[in-house]
Amino acid sequence: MTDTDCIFCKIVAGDIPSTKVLETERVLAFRDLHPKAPTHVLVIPKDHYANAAELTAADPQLAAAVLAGATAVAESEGIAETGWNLLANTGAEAGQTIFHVHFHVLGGKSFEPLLA
Ligand code: DGP
Repeated sequence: MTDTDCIFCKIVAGDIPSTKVLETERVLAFRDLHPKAPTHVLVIPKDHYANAAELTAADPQLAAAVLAGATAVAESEGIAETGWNLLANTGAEAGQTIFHVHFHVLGGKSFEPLLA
């Protein structure tokens, strides 16, 4: 499942370059183009779903694989012990700009707790 107009589908296809940090059969993780922390990696399913809700409803097994990928990235980036943030902006009002579901893995810096 791909969307020909989607930047992240183009990254999956190799048509747009990216710095990959993890790849499995169904999941890809690559460094964010505009990092907001020393570690800022995006973890995505290779199949195109617009957001986390759509992915979870359509393929919960794939949603679990993406979360497992995020955890593996935190471990390989050396932030699993120090602490890391996992963020999925869902919808334009929440700040989502690329409508191919992605989880931000952020670490190496302290953020103000969002819910404080
Ligand atoms: P969001 O606002 O949650 O939709 O996050 C989209 C992120 O995607 C943003 O942090 C910047 C990143 N991004 C946008 N275009 C590209 C790209 O072509 N390559 C990479 N590696 N990251 C991108």
